[in-house]
Amino acid sequence: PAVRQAISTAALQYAKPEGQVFEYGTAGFRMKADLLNTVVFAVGLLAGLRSKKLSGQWIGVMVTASHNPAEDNGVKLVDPMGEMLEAEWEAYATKLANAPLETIADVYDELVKEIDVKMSNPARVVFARDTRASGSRLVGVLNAALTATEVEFLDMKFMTTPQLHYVVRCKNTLGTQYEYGEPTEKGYYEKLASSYKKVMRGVKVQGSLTVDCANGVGGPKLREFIKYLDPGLDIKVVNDDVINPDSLNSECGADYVKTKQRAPPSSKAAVLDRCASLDGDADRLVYYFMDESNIFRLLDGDRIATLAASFIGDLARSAGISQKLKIGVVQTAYANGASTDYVEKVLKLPIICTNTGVKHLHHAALRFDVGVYFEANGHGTVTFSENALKVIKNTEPQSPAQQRSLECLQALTDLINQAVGDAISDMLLVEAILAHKGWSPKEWLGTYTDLPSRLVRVEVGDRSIFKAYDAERKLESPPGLQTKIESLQSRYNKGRSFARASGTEDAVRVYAEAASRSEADDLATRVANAVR
Ligand code: NG1
Ligand code: ZN
Repeated sequence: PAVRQAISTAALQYAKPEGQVFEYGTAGFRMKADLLNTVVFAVGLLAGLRSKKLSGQWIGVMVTASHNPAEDNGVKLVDPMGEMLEAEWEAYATKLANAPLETIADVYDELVKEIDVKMSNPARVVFARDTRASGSRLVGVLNAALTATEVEFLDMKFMTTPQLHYVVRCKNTLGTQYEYGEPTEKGYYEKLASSYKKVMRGVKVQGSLTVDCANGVGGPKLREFIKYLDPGLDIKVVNDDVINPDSLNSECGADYVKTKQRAPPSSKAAVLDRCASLDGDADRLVYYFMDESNIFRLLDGDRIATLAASFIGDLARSAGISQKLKIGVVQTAYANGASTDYVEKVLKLPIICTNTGVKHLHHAALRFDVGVYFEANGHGTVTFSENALKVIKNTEPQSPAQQRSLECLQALTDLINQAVGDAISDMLLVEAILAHKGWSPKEWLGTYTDLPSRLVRVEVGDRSIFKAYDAERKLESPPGLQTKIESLQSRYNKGRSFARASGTEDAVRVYAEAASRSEADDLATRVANAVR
């Protein structure tokens, strides 16, 4: 009753935007920042309930809109092992976010009954935010919801999304046999730096790496992390302006580079210089360089996945444990067809194709001992099963070479953020692999040739009529559209195209690839017209 009263009182400080229906989507709630107060309040209430339901384990709340424009913001919940919120709870979040403020305390009570939450359990929530100007106001709202419901909480201030996921996992494994690390920013840097050093034993990085930080939270964090690294890795940080709020994700960052298929206009990189871009909350990473003919060359999430899968596969073989580890790759429909071919035919590894959204990929990756998953846009990581960790740890090496490979694998399990895709951790992984292989980005690019592709955003009246199946590669509705797309794509050499409703924007996305640039563009345009 006291809590109920406190919820009602706190809620009345806010005003619900009229005519808005909120939905917890693939990336939590995301929209214009000034519409978010009541949503964040609801998320605060739910975070406490989720923690109580899980007997007081720490739940994370991240305030960010990732690669979206500076005036947007968003909020999402992080489950105890640093994973995305369990799907069933997304509906609870949606319900609470849409409750009228006058009755939100009643809806809260109903949820307590429906979910069967033991209210005497403790509740603990840890949260952080990216550098958006609206973040401090939204964190204030979160604070009000947690205070009203008497939840213990910890404010980590500015963090990258993966750093918060890391902290959540550390908090919940502290003192257990699965202890993940020290639950602080410093602990995160130390873990990455020391495992990177182990992976790099005996090899050296060539040249420098220029990292575009999207003018987001990754900039100051990467600068801080560099202090923990030995001089071995020469990182030049660019686009790390977090003072001017409008510069975030503007003409830079991983999303810009991937969708525009060009370097940020501010880039001063010379031919063959290794470049990378993070997104606004540093969970996505893409690489690129200018080749000898000054042509922009992109190394996206598919490339990182193939590089990681091939390297880990080689290590498993040289460690003599490849029979014991089932390695697999998880992709979405957006993966370039050439990468799919390469994984199947050259690396000879199994592939699972899932729906868009990392939670689907993460889930599928857990079906392998070593699950390499990346979205083409650069969001991904590698998961290791308990069996994999055991095999790597307990195998007796039969030679110094085997020992070296086992040590390297062991260090990789610490270097890779297994909770979630993490641009800083992924970047260290790529740097280490290139150093081990003695490759420049040119050799990396040479592993296979991407099919030219095009991604178009199509505004439609009602995107909810676009219903997909077969891992979103086909449409069952609107009727007839799928047949039309198939007939279009069959006219192009290596043509492949699909359309699906975006989960984060009010639009339909059309993807097309084909043997040549002009065919890919043409196919995309025709399918986009069919969608309109
Ligand atoms: P939507 O808007 O559902 O296409 C986008 C990305 C996803 C994922 C989410 C979450 C593409 C084509 N889609 O989803 O991969 O990253 O945002 O941020 O890149
Ligand atoms: Zn992001």
